[in-house]
Order: sequence, then structure tokens, then C-alpha cells
Amino acid sequence: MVKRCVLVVGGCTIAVLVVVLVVFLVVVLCKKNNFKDTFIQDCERKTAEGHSTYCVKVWSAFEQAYVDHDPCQVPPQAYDHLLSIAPPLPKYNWTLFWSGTREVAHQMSGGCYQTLEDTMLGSVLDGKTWCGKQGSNETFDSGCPNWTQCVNNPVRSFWSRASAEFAAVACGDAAVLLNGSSDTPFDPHCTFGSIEVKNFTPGLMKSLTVVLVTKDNVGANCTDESLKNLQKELKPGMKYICKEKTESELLTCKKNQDQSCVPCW
Ligand code: AVW
Repeated sequence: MVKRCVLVVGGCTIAVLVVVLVVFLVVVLCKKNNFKDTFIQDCERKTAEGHSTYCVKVWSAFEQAYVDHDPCQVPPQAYDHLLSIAPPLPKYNWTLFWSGTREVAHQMSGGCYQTLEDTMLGSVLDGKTWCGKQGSNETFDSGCPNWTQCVNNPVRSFWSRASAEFAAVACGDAAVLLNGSSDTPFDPHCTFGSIEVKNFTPGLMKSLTVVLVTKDNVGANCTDESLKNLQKELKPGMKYICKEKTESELLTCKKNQDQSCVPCW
């Protein structure tokens, strides 16, 4: 009787240990491949061709930028190869830049306006964190340096390099939504002011419309001092236009906009 009990308890213990081990392995393996799998799936969803060989190629170009590197030593140029095979090309009538207006810009985008986060790579990586580690071939999605911890971190460098490219290929009429409730709607230290404006291509971009967005018409207007600095940055041949709009005017316009894409400003 005692022998039988020992056998039953021993068998149960082994069964429990096996289950725990299997669950542990599944969790570890899934977590390890999660970032890569999500990247490739999102890429396939966003790519017209939808074929996986392209997205696998994009993934290898992406990971070669930071894998096996100190996560504070990844400069923007590390993504040159990635951006050469997956460039953020203009797709809709308007290229839409933003600064301090992330939410409303993305409520407006799609259909007629394309932000960086609507491009294939932009949408795949928006909201994500990633980094590598010296001596490892893994991609980590936690424990990575944050935006300000070191300048050359994999996430910040990606957005800097992608923003420069996005601005350089913007053509025709472009617009930027600036925050009219801020003291300096055009902030020369932000990505828009420090990278995008400096990368516009004369001859490609014909005009830039600044849309000063306020909640209820309270805040900065088109005579704002900071906008003079923006005008000075524009190269000859680029027309500068400024409009003042409330957030609700923009959102109502977007709701009623048809395929003719008459601008909301
Ligand atoms: P933003 P930008 N810590 O609204 O002009 C963490 O100022 O810079 O607009 N995250 C940060 C930090 C920080 N200190 N600073 C910036 N970010 C991230 C690409 C954060 O995700 C597009 F094409 C914040 O929401 C736009 O035209 C985002 O950067 C242009 O760059 C934007 O900060 C917007 O960049």
C-alpha cells in the first residue's frame, strides 16, 4: 500500500514537472520569436506584394542595424541599408508632418494624408521598443535604453534616420500640424525642426502649409515668432503658407472628406 502511494505521488510529481517544463519552454521560445514574427506579419500585411521573402529581407536589414551592438552605440546611419530597401515613399496627395500634435495628426492621416507612421516601416515599428546586446544575436524588446538615456539608441536612431528620409522624398504640397497651444509651436529641437525641415529637397517639395492646431481658437496664431524661424529654414522655391484651425474643424472636415482630397486647411 505504502509502495503504491509512493509510486503515485512520484508519478504525479514527475508529470507536474514535465508540464511546468513544457509551459516554460513554450513561453521562452514564443517570447524569443515574438518581435521578429510580429514584424514580419505586420510587414506582409502592409506590403502590396504581400510576399514573405521581401519581408524576411527587410527583417534581416533591420536587425543588422543593432544586433550584437551596444544599445547606446547605434547611430542613425546604421539604418541606411534598411531604408534603401524599404524607403518611406510618398503615397497619398499630401505628406503630413507633425510636432506636438501626434494624436490629431494620426486621426487625420490615411486616405489623403500620409504621415511617417503610415508608411510600411513606420507602421510596423510605431510604438515598439527594441535593442541588441554585444555578444548576442537576439532582439530584446525590454530593458532597452529610453529616448533620452543615450542619443544613439536603436529606437531614436531609427526614427531620426527614417524622418530624414521621409522628409527628403516628400514632394509637391506638404503640410505640418503644429501645436498652437505650445509656447513655441515650431520647436527647433524636435524631430520636425531639427531633422525633417533640414532634409526637404528643393525642387521636389513645392509648398509647406503650416497648420496651427488649437483646441478652441485659443493660443498661437500665424504671426507667432517661432514660425519666423521655420520660414528662414525653408530653401528658395518652397512656398510657405500658414493656416489656423481648431482640432474639431480638422476632424469634422476629415469625416466628410471624399476621394477628391480637397485639403482641410
Ligand atoms: P514631438 P517631433 N522621450 O511631438 O517633431 C520619449 O515633439 O519630435 O514631435 N519620446 C520622445 C521624446 C522624449 N524626450 N521626444 C520625442 N519623443 C518621441 C516624425 C515620442 O514618441 C514625424 F514624421 C513623441 O511622441 C513627425 O513629423 C515623438 O517622438 C515628427 O517626426 C514626437 O515628439 C514628429 O517628431
